[in-house]
Amino acid sequence: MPAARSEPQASEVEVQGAGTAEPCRLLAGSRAVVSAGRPRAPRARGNLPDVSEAASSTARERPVVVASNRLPFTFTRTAKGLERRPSPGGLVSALDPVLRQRGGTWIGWPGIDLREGETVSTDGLPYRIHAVPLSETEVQRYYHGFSNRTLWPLMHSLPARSHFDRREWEHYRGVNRRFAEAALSETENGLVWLHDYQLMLAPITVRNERPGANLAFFLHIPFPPYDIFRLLPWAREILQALLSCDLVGFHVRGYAQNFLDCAERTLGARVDRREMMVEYGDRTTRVGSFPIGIEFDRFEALAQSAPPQPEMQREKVVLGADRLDYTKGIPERIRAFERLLELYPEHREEVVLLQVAVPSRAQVVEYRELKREIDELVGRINGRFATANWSPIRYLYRTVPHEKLCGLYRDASVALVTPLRDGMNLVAKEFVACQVRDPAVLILSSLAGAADTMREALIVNPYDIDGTAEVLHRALTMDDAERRSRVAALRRRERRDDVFNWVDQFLEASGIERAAMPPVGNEELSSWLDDFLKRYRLALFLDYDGTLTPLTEHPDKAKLSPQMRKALQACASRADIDVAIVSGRALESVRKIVGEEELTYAGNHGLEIDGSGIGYFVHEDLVHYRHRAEELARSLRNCEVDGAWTEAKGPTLTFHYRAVAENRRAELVESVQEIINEAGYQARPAHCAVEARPPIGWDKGRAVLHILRARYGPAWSEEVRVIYVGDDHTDEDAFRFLSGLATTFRVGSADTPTSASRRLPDVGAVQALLEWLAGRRADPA
Ligand code: ADQ
Repeated sequence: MPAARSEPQASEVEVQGAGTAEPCRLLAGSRAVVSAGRPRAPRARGNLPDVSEAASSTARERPVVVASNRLPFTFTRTAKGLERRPSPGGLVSALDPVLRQRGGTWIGWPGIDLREGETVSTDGLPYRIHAVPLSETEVQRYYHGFSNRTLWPLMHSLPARSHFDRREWEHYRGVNRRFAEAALSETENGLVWLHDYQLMLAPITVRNERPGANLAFFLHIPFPPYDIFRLLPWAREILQALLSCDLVGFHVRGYAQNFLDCAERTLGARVDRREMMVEYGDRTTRVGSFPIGIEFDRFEALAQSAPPQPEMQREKVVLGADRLDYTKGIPERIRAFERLLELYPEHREEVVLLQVAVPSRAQVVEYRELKREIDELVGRINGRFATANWSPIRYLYRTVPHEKLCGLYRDASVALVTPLRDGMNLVAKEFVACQVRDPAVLILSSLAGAADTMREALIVNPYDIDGTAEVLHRALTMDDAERRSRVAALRRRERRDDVFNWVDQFLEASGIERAAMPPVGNEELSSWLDDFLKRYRLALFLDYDGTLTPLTEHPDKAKLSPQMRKALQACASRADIDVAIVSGRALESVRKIVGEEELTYAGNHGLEIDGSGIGYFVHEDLVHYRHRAEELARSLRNCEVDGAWTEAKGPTLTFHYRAVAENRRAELVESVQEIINEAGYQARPAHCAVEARPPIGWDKGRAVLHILRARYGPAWSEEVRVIYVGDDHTDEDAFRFLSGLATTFRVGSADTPTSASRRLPDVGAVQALLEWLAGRRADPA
């Protein structure tokens, strides 16, 4: 903690885990001093591109808004009001100086139920604290429920432990929205840095409200492979929300790669694995690995000053220290120790396993069961091997103050850090920092993120009980020279790549100007569509405004570019492609503006269709609405203020308000919607417009089906492949209708969810698609 902060008096406070993952009980009042701008040694740059000095210094200067489930403080209710105490976790110590230097806000749940009128004091702090209070139901459903019983096990690749409950998801969504709103209220243009699995949805609200925001996210736990992540019923929403960030960070490259796989396979996003970027709609997200470190100097200093640990004097100690969590592999570790005693009896009465477990999530039933399992296991093994003056396992179910923990790390002979899955694992790093005397051996699970970099540890598979026992024997009998070499290499790396470097790296990456993927190219289009199209005719359906032309302030200005016209003509001239334009414009309007005679046209969202080979179609119910449409047009014209205008398209109408000032739109839209509904029409939002459609069960999807059946007969799916490209919610009707029956593309912004198979960033990508389709080698007949 920085020196300026007053040291708390009490010995124990409840604080956020060293990550943001979990509250754990740690000792407050550590004496280590951290200064914000201390000089740093050069370090490995991971997968980051080079950042210019100018860009990185600007990134460092801007105020930052940090949001994590918990605040960097915990609050206790006393007679004098709420008392604030700092949390000594590594993450807090790393981010606190950054906020002090640049200014900003830390947003989080204060961990207690704030009462009416109670406020969280920020006296004496150079940055703001923004508390997001949670109701008891929210704590149950958002935190204990969706965060800890759904996401936590799933993200750790333990899906059988996940439970899926829609009500909990709804609360997760609601609380995430509140965190996002808090972030929006705290900054106009500064960096918003969101942390961990409790807040994976928050980015999308921030992005929708503020498209230009600089938004970054770091996940402290693993990101699982596609086959696991897709079990989550809300996988699409979460991926989409994360992709509204400019930067998404993970501990190790493997998690980042899993994320890219999921984005590609679940959402159909474009992925560049070499540059580590994802394009989803018109937005590109940079993805990176940023292995977190610890406050190395502080742990080293604590190890130097800790008194000798009495429980470490007699036997050699194998140490385990974790939150009591099923991901940490505690029962498996205890069984491996039992196996050691079976296989190598020479360790009996010479070695003990000291397991310290921090109580955690005791409200969740799985954690209570785990506690019972460990109690029974320890009892059974101690009963089996104990002698008059030796008991093989010492088990402490409690928080150990950091001063003491560092003494234990220092005096142990072996650390057994064997999680079944772990984002990083800080215990391994803290243990290494504390090797200030006779160096000990670190045994590390291959399934912890830490194993990616801590290569000099002895690596084990925690599920392999016999294998772990063998490695444990090797560690206990390892000679001094080997121990020294391994520890020296481990310490060098952890000293260099400490938590302050981690923050610097992440902030530098977040300051990189917007990333961009190369435009959609032929090779990529081939990989998407070659197999799909092989030996079939193609029925190509294209929306017009926003798909073939950029959106303009007036429909008359939306003209095809010469290149787009050429590509369209080239597709239409092929014998194996039939092109149809499906638009919300009136049939004649779209036919006129496209001006290509031989195409099929569907106007008024498919209520009117005309094309060679299928004849003229008009929906039979439309006659009932012509008169009403005229009346509605008259009423809407009364609302034409400040440049708004009504486009009467026969049976449907569009009220355009693009020219109206932003602050006047909401009220106008509300009254227009009311008028449309009163006229017995359906009001639907469009791009700076409100559509009025007769309540007929017909849309672009049904129109496409009509065209397919009319042209190719009822067995059309044996004759043709279908591609549909569109850019707005009226095309969503077609995407939904055609799901599984066609390849569909949604063009433009990814702010709203889509049912399309893929997204294309812009009109340019549509042109590339048409050019590729036109240029394909014809399949042999
Ligand atoms: P956690 O799951 O909490 O963190 P970990 O990284 O191991 O896991 O940190 C645990 C912390 O608890 C350490 O700082 C350790 O000192 C402390 N601790 C352990 N046993 C203790 C005891 N008996 N008494 C007191 N303190 C004890 C999440 C992810 C990790 C990731 C971090 C940081 O799950 O994978 O490394 O965030 O991103």
